[in-house]
Amino acid sequence: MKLKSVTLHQVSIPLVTPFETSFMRETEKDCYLVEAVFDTPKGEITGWGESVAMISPLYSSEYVAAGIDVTRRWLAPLLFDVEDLTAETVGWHLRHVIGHPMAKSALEMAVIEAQLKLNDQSFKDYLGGVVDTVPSGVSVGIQDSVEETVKVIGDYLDEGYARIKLKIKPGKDIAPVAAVRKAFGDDFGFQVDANAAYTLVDAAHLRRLDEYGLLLIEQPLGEADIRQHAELAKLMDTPMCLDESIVSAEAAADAIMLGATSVINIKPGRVGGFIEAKKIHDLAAAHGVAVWHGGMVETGLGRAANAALASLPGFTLPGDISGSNRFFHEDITEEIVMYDGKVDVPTGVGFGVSIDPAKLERFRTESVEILPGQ
Ligand code: OSB
Ligand code: MG
Repeated sequence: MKLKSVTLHQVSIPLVTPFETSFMRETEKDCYLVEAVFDTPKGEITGWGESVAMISPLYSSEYVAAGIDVTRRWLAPLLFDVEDLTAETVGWHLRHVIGHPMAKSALEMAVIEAQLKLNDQSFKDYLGGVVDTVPSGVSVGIQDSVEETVKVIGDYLDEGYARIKLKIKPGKDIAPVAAVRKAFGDDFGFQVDANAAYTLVDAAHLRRLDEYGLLLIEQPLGEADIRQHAELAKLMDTPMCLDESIVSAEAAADAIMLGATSVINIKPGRVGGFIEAKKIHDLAAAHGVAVWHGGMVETGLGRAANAALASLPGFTLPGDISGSNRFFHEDITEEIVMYDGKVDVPTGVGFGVSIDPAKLERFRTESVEILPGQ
């Protein structure tokens, strides 16, 4: 395949309710989609990708405007120069650009989708997925009060979600967790995510979470604190799970060997793409480490691709792959539907969903077209 043009569409999609983490409160999903056109033996084919970078650099160093800039100045030009571009070689062609895994992943997604269309293949079949549905967990934002937390989680349990993940931060941790266990008992999968809001000196405080039978605690400490997570893991009974710290397969190998993570949250965008993500899945499986699929409030496009990756056999815990209606009144693709605590793994060609042109028009705030030799 030969890359002919790349258009980046920035979109802003209203959220059904504000989503609050330890680092920010979002009311819209702001991201950009990649539309890449290729010349192929079957004629012109368009592939789509989605960047999981957020509007501000608070979850990672990446952010929407930086992703658009690095793609326009550096990443797309490198791919324009390749005569025979394949999904498997995108990472190699981009290897000299340091960092920007989310921008690289978005571009790689578009190449993957075009290649799948060229080969008439679903993403699940390409990856070697082994199940038709994946269990659907929900990520619950920090609420204004303990009562509100209990109510919101009760509603998601009534909807049938397979597991609950609650965002926590200092001052909004033990009390909401205790109240949720008191209200709904010990019989459902429950985990917490701190998004790096603590330091190792909080160890004694975090240990109080041990009495609530949580599946895991996700990323209590900073992105660079792999060794400190290993120290904290020794002090807590709750299984340690890294998210932000796992930026590559190498980082995953280090974290496993140091005992910093007994479960891994895999997010393709955070590690530079789906191909690197699959490597981490394979590496973790070889070490007997369970993985689950993280979420970044993706539109239906990213959500469909995530469900395909989560159909690999090492994904033994429910992921953050909720229905589209968890976040959006209206998705930009076909809705991803949660039923009986699971979502279908798409079986259509490519990612199995398509961007609705009318909705793209409505949600789009800006488009940047990138052509060879600009
Ligand atoms: O830490 O998992 C996280 C959303 C944005 C940034 C970071 C995270 C999250 C989520 C949302 O928890 C998960 C989802 O998409 O359902
Ligand atoms: Mg997380």
